[in-house]
Amino acid sequence: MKTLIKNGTLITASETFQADILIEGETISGIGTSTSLSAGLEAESPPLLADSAQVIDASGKLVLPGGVDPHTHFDLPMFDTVSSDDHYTGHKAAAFGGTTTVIDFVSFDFDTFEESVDAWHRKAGKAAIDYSFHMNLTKFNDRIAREIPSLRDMGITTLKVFTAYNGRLRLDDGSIFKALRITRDNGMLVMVHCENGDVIDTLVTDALASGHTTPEWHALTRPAWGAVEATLRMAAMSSQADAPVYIVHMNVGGEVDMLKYARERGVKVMGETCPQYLFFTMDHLRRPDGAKWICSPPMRTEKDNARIWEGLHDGTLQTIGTDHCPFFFDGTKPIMYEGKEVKIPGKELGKDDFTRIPNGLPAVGDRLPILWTYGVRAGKITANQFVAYNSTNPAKIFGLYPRKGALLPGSDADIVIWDPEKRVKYGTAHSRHRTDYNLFEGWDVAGMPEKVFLRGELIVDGEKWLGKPGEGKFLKRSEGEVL
Ligand code: DUC
Ligand code: ZN
Ligand code: ZN
Repeated sequence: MKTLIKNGTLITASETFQADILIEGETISGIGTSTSLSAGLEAESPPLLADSAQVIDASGKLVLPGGVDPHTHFDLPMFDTVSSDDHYTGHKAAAFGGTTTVIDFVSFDFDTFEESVDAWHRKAGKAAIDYSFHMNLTKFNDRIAREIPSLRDMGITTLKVFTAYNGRLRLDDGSIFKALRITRDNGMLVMVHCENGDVIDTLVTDALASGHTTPEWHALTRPAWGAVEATLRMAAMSSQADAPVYIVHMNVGGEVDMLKYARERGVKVMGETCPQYLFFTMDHLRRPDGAKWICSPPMRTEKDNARIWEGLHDGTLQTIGTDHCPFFFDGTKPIMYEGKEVKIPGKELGKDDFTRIPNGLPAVGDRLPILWTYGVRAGKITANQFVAYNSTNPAKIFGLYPRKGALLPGSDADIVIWDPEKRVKYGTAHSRHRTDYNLFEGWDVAGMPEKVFLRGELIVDGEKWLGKPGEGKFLKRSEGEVL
């Protein structure tokens, strides 16, 4: 099966140019450049030979590599519930938003990595887009240390550690340092959740003892300085172990300052932010429906939003993930999903105690439409940066490039035909997350995916869903790049 996408404007992480793309089977077989719209591409290439191909006219449209979301939590048990998108519904929402690859975090629930990873494979059997896994390293001893390299055989080259969640997920600094030396020697990468677990626990105990139960206390007990200090500490650790580190969900302006400081000194530290840290502040937690915005780390201030945008604009940060981990706002009321009623306990679990509110937000489908409108169209990042942060850089850092994140001959034909002029009042109807709210409800969006291909297969055609559970492939990853 051949498909020729004609007359579109291709946007990659570094270039913008007019070209035709030929898809044969699951991969891109040729790019026929007609007019260079940016520096770097010179000669016109010969027209693509595409007899018997179905032809799609992309005149006036943009053609992008499918989004790669390096940070999702599907079907994640939390408190007395579970994140409400599973590895099918979340993938479908991702695809409608132009994302064709996701990397989810495996909980270290069993004694061995193998059993924990197997459990995640069983959950993800219904995948509708391509996916891979990171491993949460939430316990550590000599046996676990010895087993870390075995993760590479499972196609997992990344480990997430936490400097918070004492007694549950946190590793002490000594264990993180040891893990870093092992990952360094094995071509792997440590990702870090940066907050100060000791300070958080003390503040939470005090807040509850003083009778503070409302959502804003979630942010008040997780201070920004804890994230800043932990980011610098982990950058220092990266330098001392001579191992790369990737800081997830950067949310404070000061963290970006620390990242810049370390990178300017040659430290191999990279940073990810998420849409929620660009658009919202802790004031949102003070609204009557404030629980909708509860996630960890929390949202901060407008100054922080602005500093993170600046870090994207000047290239201090490397990626934008979502940390997608949705819950219902009111899990006592069902919603309709694919013709069936679905009801999953959600944020109401914490109505009398902010520590019982499940942490996390819906975002996987929102990332590209929202960042196109409020990032690219607003002049905060370029279209090429948009592709770099949302697709190419995550693919490079996480060992998927150039199979993913690229419009190159030989790459998987994960392609988004993007209508830059499609205007919608955005919300749950567009995002398709399996939950009862969207943080961007009512926002004016200009620019949406029109068609989405996964390995050459059309899975989203306008409003139509053509994907199927089980069609997503697990991606075994190799060593990534340090950007
Ligand atoms: N943060 C959240 O808010 N939810 C899931 C995991 C995480 O790191
Ligand atoms: Zn985290
Ligand atoms: Zn997360």
